[in-house]
Amino acid sequence: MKYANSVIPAIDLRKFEPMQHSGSFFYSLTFSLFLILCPNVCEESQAAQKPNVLFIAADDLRCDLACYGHPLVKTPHLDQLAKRGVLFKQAYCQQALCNPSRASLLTGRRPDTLKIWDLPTHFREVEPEIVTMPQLFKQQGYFTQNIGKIFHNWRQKIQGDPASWSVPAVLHYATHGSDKPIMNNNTELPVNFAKTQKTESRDVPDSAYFDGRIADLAVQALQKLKRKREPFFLAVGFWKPHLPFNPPKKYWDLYDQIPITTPTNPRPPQNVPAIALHNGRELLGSKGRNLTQEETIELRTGYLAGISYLDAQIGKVIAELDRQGLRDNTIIVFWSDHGFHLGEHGLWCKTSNFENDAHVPLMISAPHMKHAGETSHALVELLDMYPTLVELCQLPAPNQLEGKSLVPLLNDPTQSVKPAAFTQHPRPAYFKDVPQNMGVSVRTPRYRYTEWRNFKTGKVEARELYDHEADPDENTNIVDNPSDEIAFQKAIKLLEEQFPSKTTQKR
Ligand SMILES: [Ca+2]
Repeated sequence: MKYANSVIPAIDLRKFEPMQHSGSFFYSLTFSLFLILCPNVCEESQAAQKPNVLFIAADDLRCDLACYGHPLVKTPHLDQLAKRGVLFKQAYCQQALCNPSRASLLTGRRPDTLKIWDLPTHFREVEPEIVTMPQLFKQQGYFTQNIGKIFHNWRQKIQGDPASWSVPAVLHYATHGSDKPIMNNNTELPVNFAKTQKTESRDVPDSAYFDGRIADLAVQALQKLKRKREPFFLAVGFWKPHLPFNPPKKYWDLYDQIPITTPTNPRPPQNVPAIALHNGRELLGSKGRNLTQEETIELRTGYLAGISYLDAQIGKVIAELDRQGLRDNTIIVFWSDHGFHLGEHGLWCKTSNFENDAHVPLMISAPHMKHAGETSHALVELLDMYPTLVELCQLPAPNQLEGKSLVPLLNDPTQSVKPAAFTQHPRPAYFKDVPQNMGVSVRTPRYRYTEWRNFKTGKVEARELYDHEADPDENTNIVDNPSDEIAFQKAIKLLEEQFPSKTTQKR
C-alpha cells in the first residue's frame, strides 16, 4: 500500500537502548523503529507496525495543571506525561462548548465549516460521509476503541459515532448529572461533606463514579489490545473536571491545607461589551443567582479536587500502558475540549471567547522523542490534532482537514506553524435554530481580539482587545486605545482572513 507521506521520518528518534528491552519485543521494537525511519523501504508490512495511539480527553479542563504553572493543583501523573512529551503552552479550542469543540477536532473542520455551534446538532446530520479521526485509523487497519466521553455525550439522535469504532463505545453517552455514586454490594452511601449545589464529597472508591470505571475499563482494554496483531487507537474520554464537582473525598482532602481563595478579578473587564458575558446558567440556572464567598471557594476547591481525581485515573491508564510494554510503540495525546471560568470576570463555566475558555491543555508524547519534556509556546489549535496524528502514523490525509500538523513542533519546539489561533461563540450562548450574533476571536502572540457580529448581516456590533503582555487576565478592553497599532491591525487582518466579515452566516 502506498501512503501519502511516505517520505520523511515522522519524528526524530533518540538512540535506541537495547539493554532496556529483551527477547522478541526487542526485535519487534527495532523493526518498528526501522519502519518509522524507512517508510519507503518497508511499506508492505507497515500496517502491522504502525505506532498505537492512546488518545486521552478531559472535559472542561482549563490549564490548571502543575506542569502549566498552576501553583496549588496536584497533578503528578499529567506532570509526568509532560516530561515524556511536548507540552503546548498556547493551545486553543475552536469553540468553548463540548459538541462544537469535539465535532471540530474529531472531523478536522472549524465550527463555521461544519456550521455546528450548539449541543444538539450531530456532525453526521450535516456531513454524513465525513471521515473522523478515529474512523480514518479504522479504515487504515487500526483497531479503534472508545471508552468514555469522546464525541458529545447527550441530546443527539445518533449516540456518539458508531462508524468511528471497531467495537461499540462504552460509558460514552449520558448526562453529567447522572454520574451519581454507585457502591458495590449495596453498601450504604457515605455522607456528603460538601455543601454547595453541584458539589459532592463522599468517602467512596474511585470506581463509584464514571471516571474511575473508565480508567478500570481502559486498563482491561490495554491488556487485550497488547495481544492484538493490528495497531490500536484507544480513545479514553474522562468526564471530569466537568460539573458536578463530585470527586471522591480523598481528592478533596488533598486541598485541606491549601489556601484556595476567591478570584482576584471577580468583576467584568473594564469597557467590556455586555454581549461578551453570559449568565453561567449551567451552574447558576437560567434566572441566575449570587454565590457566597464560601460557595465560591468550595466550587473552586471542588474543581481542583476533580482535576486530581482525573489525574489519578490517567495515571492508572498510563501505568498499565507501560506495564504492558507498549510505551515504546504508543503515541499518547492528552487534551481538553475547552477551558472554564471559576468566578473570574464574574463568569462561571464556559461559552465565552475569553482566554480562560479558549485556552486548553495539550500534550503529545511520541516514542523516543528527542524533545521529550520540552514546551512549545507556538500558537496551536485543537483542530491541529487530526493532521498531526495522520502524519505521525503516516496515514493518507483526507481533504477536509483545516488544521496544521504539529509534527514540526515536536521535532523543534522553538518553531511555529501558524500566526494565530481562532475561537468563536454564538449569542445567545445556547441558541435555538439560529444565533443572533457570532463572536469571532483571534489570539496572536500579543493580543486577543474579538468581534461580535450580527449573525444575519455580518455587521460588527461590539469589539474587544486584550493585551496579553500587559494584561494576561484580560481585565481591560483596550479596543479604543490599542497599545500597539501595528500589532492590532495585524490581528484584525488575521481575523478578517479567517472570518470574512462580508460573508453573512447561514445555516
Ligand atoms: Ca466540555
